[in-house]
Amino acid sequence: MTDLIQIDMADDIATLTFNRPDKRNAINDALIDALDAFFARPPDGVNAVILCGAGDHFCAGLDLAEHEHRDPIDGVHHSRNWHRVTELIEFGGLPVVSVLHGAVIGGGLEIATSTHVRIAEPSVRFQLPEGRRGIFVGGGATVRVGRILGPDRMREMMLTGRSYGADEGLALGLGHYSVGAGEGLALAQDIARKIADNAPFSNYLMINALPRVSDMSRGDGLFTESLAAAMSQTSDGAKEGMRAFLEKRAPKFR
Ligand code: 1HE
Repeated sequence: MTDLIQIDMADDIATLTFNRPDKRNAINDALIDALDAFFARPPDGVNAVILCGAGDHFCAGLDLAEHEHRDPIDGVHHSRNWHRVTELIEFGGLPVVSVLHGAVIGGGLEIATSTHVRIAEPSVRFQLPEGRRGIFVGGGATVRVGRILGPDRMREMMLTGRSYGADEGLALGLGHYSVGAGEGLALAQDIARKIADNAPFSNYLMINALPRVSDMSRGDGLFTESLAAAMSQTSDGAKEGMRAFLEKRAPKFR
């Protein structure tokens, strides 16, 4: 699609690799556009996505060279565009597994936390250095990282500019798996395969309903859960899932 993101298809799994290693995969406007283009209209037949970075880093965040000067209103539009694209990654309907190594910094952490399964290698460095650059997060971290860490711990992380490694990230929820060096992609392929083999409607509900329910009141959340349960239980996926269980075989949803 563009040389800033390399796209490799293997069956129904697309692997997207940030391909700007000389700039530590810093995200310029062209790269955010390339993410937008993929997630707005994924190629037909894609059932899961793996996101990773070429070279020694996942992503060093916003391309600071592109943003030396910006009017306030341009800053709002820029941030809102990141929100639109990260919402597409999180809620577009495709499960996304990220392989994290080296810098997962600033906007890199904002993109990582829009993905659904995060695998961290030992070189990983989760950091929000915006305070050191005289700016604030703008790609969704207040909401996504704030909900994972809680605002208190996120504030301390930003004020001090500290970084967390893979095991600390695992304990805090920034990552879901901590693996050995170079082992992330193989695990991501395994996990993406498993998720792609789930019933599509179940995947859609897990990706979309769970975070929305946590934004609701208790009563609204329980009511929404009942609707989602009823819709999933009457879907073709449920018929196949239950039949397969009773026939003692693996379900085939697609
Ligand atoms: C960059 C960027 C970048 C590297 N924008 N050009 N993000 C940051 O504050 C992180 C800034 N980057 C770093 O701290 C370091 O580069 C790393 C720790 C990631 C890697 O260090 P290192 O020694 O391997 O590489 P380097 O020598 O620092 O960088 C290599 C090149 O990449 C160099 O360019 P060159 O032309 O001199 O070779 C760097 O300028 C370039 N580079 N990172 C632009 N981020 C939606 S709002 C989000 C707000 C944020 O993301 S703020 C956090 C920004």
